[in-house]
Amino acid sequence: MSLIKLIDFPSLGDQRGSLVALESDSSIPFDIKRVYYIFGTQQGVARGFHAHKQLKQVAVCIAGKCRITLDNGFKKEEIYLDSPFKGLLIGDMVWREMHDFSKDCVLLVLASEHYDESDYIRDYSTFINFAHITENKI
Ligand code: T46
Repeated sequence: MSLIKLIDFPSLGDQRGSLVALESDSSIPFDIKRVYYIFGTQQGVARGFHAHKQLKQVAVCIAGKCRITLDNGFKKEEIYLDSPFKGLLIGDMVWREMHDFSKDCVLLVLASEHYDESDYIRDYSTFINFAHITENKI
């Protein structure tokens, strides 16, 4: 199964311009508890480099583009996010990295939980161990 799960958001635009509406438990498959956005990322800078134990998120590039790599400890996939009409669902226990931000990139992220640093796994070998232990328990 692919790690890249894209959600299409309908356009509610008209002759005046564009509009996209995102709602908990419909276009976004969880209750939205937090919203943040990343912008003004310096050229050549990459972000992320962590996984979350529980958190689910949807990331939308509402301007510009960036490349996101996802890794579940067994395989890696990447995608360019470049459309305000497409959200990338990032589940729990997925290592994510964000690269190649365009100058104008605004990455909007909708999150299923409030901010909690203890939910982060920021060390790659710890993540790999966790992912492999979890897989072996199933
Ligand atoms: C993720 C990717 C896509 C807060 O205090 N509250 C928040 O809600 C967030 C998101 C961050 N922070 C603090 C924690 C750090 O001191 O802001 C600082 C920068 O966060 P971080 O280095 O984790 O940023 P990214 O861009 O590497 O990762 C972020 C999210 O943290 C993460 O959950 O999945 O974007």
